[in-house]
Amino acid sequence: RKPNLAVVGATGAVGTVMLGLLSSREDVWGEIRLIASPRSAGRRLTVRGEEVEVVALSEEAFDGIDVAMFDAPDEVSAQWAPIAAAKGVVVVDNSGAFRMDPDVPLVVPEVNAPAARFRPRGIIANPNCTTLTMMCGLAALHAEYGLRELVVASYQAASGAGQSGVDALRDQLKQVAGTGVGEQTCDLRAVITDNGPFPAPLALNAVPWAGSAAADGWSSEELKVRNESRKILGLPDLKVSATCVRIPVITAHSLAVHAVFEREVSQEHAQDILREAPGVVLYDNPAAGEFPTPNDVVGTDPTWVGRVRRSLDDPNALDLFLCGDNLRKGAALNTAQIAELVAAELGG
Ligand code: 2RA
Repeated sequence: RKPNLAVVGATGAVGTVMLGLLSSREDVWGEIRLIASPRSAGRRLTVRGEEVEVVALSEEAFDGIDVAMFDAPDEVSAQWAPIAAAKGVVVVDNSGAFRMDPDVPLVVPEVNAPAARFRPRGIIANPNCTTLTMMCGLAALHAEYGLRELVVASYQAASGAGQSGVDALRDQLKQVAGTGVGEQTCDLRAVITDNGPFPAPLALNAVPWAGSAAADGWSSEELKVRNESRKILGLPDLKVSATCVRIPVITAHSLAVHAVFEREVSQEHAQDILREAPGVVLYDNPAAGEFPTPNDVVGTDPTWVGRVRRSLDDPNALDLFLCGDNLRKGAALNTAQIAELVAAELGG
């Protein structure tokens, strides 16, 4: 029989994209059960062309389920993923609750699919969307050149902060439209009274902060980029410095990456590697105006790479720009791909 799937957090920003993916990808699932907070229970959502009633999160909600995807806040996953796993459900979790647990694999199917089979806790973690946006491209380059160091600047979309981030940015854009604010004066803070989940106005701005405060001035998002890249690539000593910045884009994260390798690189060979890399599209002809922008890649599955250059000062280093839909490959799609690996393993 085909395995039964539960989607926990079905009504959120990622959950909504997930239902679209489940309706368009090859259907490997028996029942698809939609689970959300008691507040959303009773809503009817469409998946695979059928209306399904959302049920409230409870232990019984996992009865008969084989695989559960969690798109829920960290504390919800931390509490409920082990409860589901104790019932024999394989959990694919998209929160930050388990990513660095040594007994929980952190999986990008194009990069480390076999890791998904070692899951002593019955939980597989999905990486953070910022890390995910660069993993397929960098893993392919690492396989050829041996990665030594990453210096990363992110340009993150509002939807990375969930629906409240999208709503806040849309409201702010309405508030500043046609006001002339930002042209000669820096009075955004006077016009925008509600920053939403961001620490400063996002419309017409760039905010060098994502996540919560960690030690020594780093943000949690910057540490995720470092720690998760190390774990996924199996490089515990990889040097990683990240600066995470939120920009007024609704969906699709971008990263400017300076990558230093063990061996000498060439621009053309690196482009060939990226052209062939699974999950990657090379779009790199600046003379013709061809490079990825967030707007170009929204709604697409791969991560897009352009602006590939060999460093002028280091023959072992590349500079490149990557863009990916943070709600698809950055979240729902990668989660769905992991769940499909499990479904195949279970014989679905
Ligand atoms: C963000 N990476 O963009 C986070 C979401 N998981 O805020």
